[in-house]
This record gives sequence, C-alpha cells and structure tokens, in this order.
Amino acid sequence: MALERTFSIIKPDATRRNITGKVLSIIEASGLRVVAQKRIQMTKEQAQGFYAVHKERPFFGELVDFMISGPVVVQVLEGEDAIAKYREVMGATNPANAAPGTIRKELAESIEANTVHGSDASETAKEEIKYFFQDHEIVG
Ligand code: RTP
Ligand code: MG
Repeated sequence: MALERTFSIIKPDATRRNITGKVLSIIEASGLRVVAQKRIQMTKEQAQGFYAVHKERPFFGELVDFMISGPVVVQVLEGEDAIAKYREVMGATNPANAAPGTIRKELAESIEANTVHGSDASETAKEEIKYFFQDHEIVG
C-alpha cells in the first residue's frame, strides 16, 4: 500500500489540559508521521463549515461551540494506510467504547470532548487537509 495522508485535529479538551504532547506520542508511536502542524483558534464559521455534514444532527451546535472553546492543533499525518490506521489509533468516538491504548480510551473525557478528530475516507481527507493547509505548509 502506498503512502497516504489523513487530517487530524487535537481538540480543545487536549490543549486546555496541556496534553497535546501525550497525544502526539501515541500518534508517533503508531508509526504515523506529522508532515504539517499548526495551533489555531477556529472561528465559528470555520467550525460550522468543517462540520457541515453534521449540520442536521442534534449535537451540531454544541459540537461547534466546543470546537471553538479553545485552541486546537491541526495536523496532516502521513503513513501506510494512514486514514484507517489513525481511526484505529484514535479509538471509538465514545471513549467508553474505545479499546485500551487508543488516544480516546487513554485521554478523552467524553463523547464530545474526545480529544481528536481524524478523517474517515480518502475524499474527506483531501478536502479537510485543503480546508486548513496550503500545499507549501506540508513537508513530507
Ligand atoms: P471525528 O469526526 O471527530 O473524528 O469523530 P468520529 O468520526 O468518530 O465521529 P462523528 O460521528 O464524525 O462525529 C463528530 C464528532 O461529533 C461529536 N459527537 N457528539 N453528543 C453526541 O452524541 C455526539 N456524537 C458525536 C464527537 O466529538 C465526534 O467526534
Ligand atoms: Mg467523523
């Protein structure tokens, strides 16, 4: 399988608790490589646009408010089968259902404050990377 890229967000619950390094350790230990990274404060419009697929869901408003409640770290991760691999490394959306050793099991607080986002498919990965990064900011 060829090298693939996925998009990751270390969410505000992690920046608030000053544990972005712990998240990064788990990512790097999995073999995935950070090829772009920046710390940003998302605007409401940016968060609404990013989560547009969820706009009819009952949790949409709370999700957007949470994602702008503090800084986030956006990243591009590279590796073999990176999209599926990072989903595995993150663990289930609800940390109560996540497997031991996953980021969400070890670090997440709740289904909302679940520490990380990762793209779910090849097309969404490309779109999400483009939403936050210019080509020259990604150094593989
Ligand atoms: P993500 O997109 O953040 O990587 O997480 P995911 O694919 O595992 O979950 P998804 O279904 O895409 O939902 C996006 C985020 O919305 C929040 N959520 N809250 N209150 C709820 O029932 C609920 N369900 C989902 C989570 O923060 C989830 O990561
Ligand atoms: Mg998702």
